[in-house]
Amino acid sequence: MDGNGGVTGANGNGEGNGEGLGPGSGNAQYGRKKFRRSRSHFTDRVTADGADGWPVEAGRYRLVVSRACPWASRALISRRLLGLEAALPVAVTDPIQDDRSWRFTLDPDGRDPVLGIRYLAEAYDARETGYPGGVSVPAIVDVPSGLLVTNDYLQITLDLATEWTALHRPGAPDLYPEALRDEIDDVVESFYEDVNNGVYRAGFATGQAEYEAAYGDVFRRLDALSERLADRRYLVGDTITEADIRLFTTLVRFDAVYHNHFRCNRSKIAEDPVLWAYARDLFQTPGFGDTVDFDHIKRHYYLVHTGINPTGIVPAGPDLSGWLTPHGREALGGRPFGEGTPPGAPPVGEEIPVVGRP
Ligand SMILES: N[C@@H](CCC(=O)N[C@@H](CS)C(=O)NCC(=O)O)C(=O)O
Repeated sequence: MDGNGGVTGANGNGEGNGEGLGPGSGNAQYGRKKFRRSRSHFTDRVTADGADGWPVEAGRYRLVVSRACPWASRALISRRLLGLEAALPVAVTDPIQDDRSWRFTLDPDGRDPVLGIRYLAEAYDARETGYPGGVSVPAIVDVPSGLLVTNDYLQITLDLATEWTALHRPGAPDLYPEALRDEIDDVVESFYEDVNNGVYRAGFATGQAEYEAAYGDVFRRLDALSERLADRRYLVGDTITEADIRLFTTLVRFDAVYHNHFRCNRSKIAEDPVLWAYARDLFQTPGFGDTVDFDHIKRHYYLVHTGINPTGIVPAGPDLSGWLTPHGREALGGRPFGEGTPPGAPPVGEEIPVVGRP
C-alpha cells in the first residue's frame, strides 16, 4: 500500500522510489534516494462534451477528499467558489489513513453513505483490478458504477473551472480566465516544485544536503512571492484565480505543520507581513477559510508520518486566532470575484467543527 500523505513510493506510474512514508512506517527503512512525487495515474476527465466517457452531470459524481490534504483542498475551494456543492457532493475521509489508506470512518458504520464503500481503495480496485499504485485524494468517483474516474489533482480544479460551467452558481468567478491562462500557468509552475512540493521535499528528505536544498528553495521562492504580492492583491490579474488557490493551500498549512513537522523553520508565514496578510485575506474570503480544518490537518501530518514524529504527539499550537484579524489588503484594490459575487455559507453538514477552526 501507499498511504503516505503525499509521497508515493510504488505509485500509479510505476515510478516509485521506495520512499513512501506509510502510516506506521518509519523513515529509517527508506533508502537515500531523492524524494519524488508521484504523478496521477487515472487521468480521465469529466468534461462538458464527455469525450472520455464522463460527461458533466449534476449529482452523478462524488468528490472524495481529505481536508488534511493540500492537493485535495484545492478542489474543495474551487467547488465552493464555483457553487458546485450540490452538483458535485463531497465525501470527506478520516484524516488518518490505515494500511488500506483513506477510509470513511467519519461516516455511520464507517461507510460512505452514497458509494457504500469503506475505503477509497475500493473505487480504485473497481476501476482497475489489482491496481498496484497508491490511493490518493482528491478523487472523483462515478456514483452509478462505483468506478474511480480520476485522481488527477492538477486537472480536476481546471475542469471544475472550465468544463463544469453549466452547473456553476450565478455570480461564480472565472478562476481560469482565458486571457490570463499563460500567466497563471507560469506562476503556478514557478512555485509548484519550490513551495507546494518543496515543503514535502524538505520534510521527507533522508539526508542533510537534500533537506537543506529543499529548505533553500522553499524560502527563496516564498521571498519572491512576498515581493510579487507586496503591491498587488492577488497573484495574477486583480481577482482570485487558480493561482491563488494553489498557493493558499500550502500557506494555510505552513505554520501549523510545515514549519515544525517538515523543518521549514527559517520563519513562519506569520512573520512575513505580506504573505501573512495575503493568506489571511484569502482565508477570510468565503470559499477559502470555510474549507480549512486545522484539526484534520494537524492530526494527519503529526500522526501519520511516524518516521518524522514517532511519539505521535500533536502540537497544541500554534495560536490560530490571528487568521481572523484584519488584513488591510483591500487598500491594494482588486475585485475578489471580478464581476461575480462571493458564495454563500457552506452547505449544512459541511461546516468545519469548532475544534478545526481559529
Ligand atoms: N500524488 C497524488 C497527489 C495528491 C496526493 O499526493 N495526495 C496525498 C494526500 S496529501 C495522498 O492521497 N497520498 C496517498 C496516501 O497518503 O495514502 C497524485 O498523484 O494524484
